[in-house]
Amino acid sequence: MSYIEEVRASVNARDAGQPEFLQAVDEVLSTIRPVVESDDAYRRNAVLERITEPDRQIIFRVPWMDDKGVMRVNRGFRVQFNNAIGPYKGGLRLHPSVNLSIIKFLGFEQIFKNSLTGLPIGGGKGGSDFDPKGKSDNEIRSFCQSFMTELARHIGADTDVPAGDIGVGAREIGFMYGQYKRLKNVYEGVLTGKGLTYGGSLARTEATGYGLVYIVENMLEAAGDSVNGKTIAISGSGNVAIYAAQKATSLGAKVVTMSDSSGWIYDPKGIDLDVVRDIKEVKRGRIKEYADRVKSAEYHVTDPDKNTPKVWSVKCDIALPCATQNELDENDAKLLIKNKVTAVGEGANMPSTTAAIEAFQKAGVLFMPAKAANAGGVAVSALEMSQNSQRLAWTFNEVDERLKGIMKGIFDKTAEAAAKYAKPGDYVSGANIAGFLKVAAAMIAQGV
Ligand code: NDP
Ligand code: 2IT
Repeated sequence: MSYIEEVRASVNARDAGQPEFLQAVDEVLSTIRPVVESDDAYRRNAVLERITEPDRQIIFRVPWMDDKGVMRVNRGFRVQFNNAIGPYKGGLRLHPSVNLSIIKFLGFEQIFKNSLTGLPIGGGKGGSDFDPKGKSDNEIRSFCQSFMTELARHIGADTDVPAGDIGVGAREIGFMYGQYKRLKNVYEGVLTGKGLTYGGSLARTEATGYGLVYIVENMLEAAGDSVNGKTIAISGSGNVAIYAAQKATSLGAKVVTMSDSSGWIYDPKGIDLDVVRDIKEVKRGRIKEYADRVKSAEYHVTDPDKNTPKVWSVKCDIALPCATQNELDENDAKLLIKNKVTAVGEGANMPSTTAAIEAFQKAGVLFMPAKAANAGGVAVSALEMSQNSQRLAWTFNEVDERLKGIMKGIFDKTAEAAAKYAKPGDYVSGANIAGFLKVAAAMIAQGV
């Protein structure tokens, strides 16, 4: 059995019951083969056994009190996966579906994504099965303070620096930062995505969505094309989706769909983002309200049990999945291909199933995987850490220009690794290989 097959079998046996984690590991192991098999040092240094096993996994009880005075209990997680190239870095997700498999897949992908940025950040992820939907500000604060009461002992500006992800934005980061400061009595950049009045970076809010569109533009440019004039289908209507839509629109594209877990909107005239931002960022409402307010739009309910059509059934040139893992399956990919999609960029983490990616690649669709495509968010988080260490704040333009440069750097590294080790345009292999090479070299240099 080859080294890769041995490690794959052992992870599959040990972590059976963690399907998302195994899916993420399988994808990386199957694409880094040309590198791993070219040098026995990887086996001698047990690089694959070590990179698939987190440094530590912290699971804790989060008790909090709701508005009726009832004590509630959730489960909290922080997986510190790999710190070979920098402090653990990665977001916190608050969603009822959160479990160890999901946090481990996200933490594992974060290792390679963070490496691709070229910045000194290791991989980690955390969160809780707490459901923020329908909770009052008071309940959110109560939960966040309790969550941080335990998390604080495990993190620090040079140890592990969490940030936002699904269900965690500026409000939650603010409550958590306040609690960390009370517990530790230090004012340090221990979280990113902070508010602008207390150490946050300009352009962090926009960074993931903007970065996604920048790298899709790089990918189209390399194929002699551009975003300008294209029709785009986007899923999700959260942080990543909104700012991807904003940047794509400013570059001359027309975004015609957005969604949430209840349903999706189709606006053939192009989505009015002021309306979406008012619904989502101000009122914390549902995307359905868009169709109540904008006459040109249709609303379609999503029924997960009935396999109802998704945003991917709409004719588009570019698809940007920006909601959650495995939201775009093989049937969706086939529908997009039938409708002549030319490019896909993954704003969410692991949004396309393995079969969907295979279908896109077989059909010659340009495909930029999440580890490269959504790295702009964590990259600007690392710039926020730099500004905090310097005790300085850069302008929006300065951060945005650096973000553009970082995304171009990621595109170039990904394209070069694809051409050298796999085949030109295979950005899935390219991103995994380029991310892996740096982390593996650092692990070997530092010894077991
Ligand atoms: P938000 O919480 O701001 O928005 C999430 C969006 O996705 C909402 O519209 C939400 O709908 C929808 N969604 C979430 N879960 C599901 C689900 N199970 N089924 C259908 N729709 C769902 O999160 P972000 O925009 O920050 O994150 C979106 C994706 O991007 C995630 O995969 C995240 O890991 C990834 N990402 C985020 C980064 C960041 O900087 N924020 C950086 C890199 C990647 P609803 O409100 O109904 O739940
Ligand atoms: O998936 C991701 O890269 C994020 N949620 C952002 C992590 C970060 O530390 O900014």
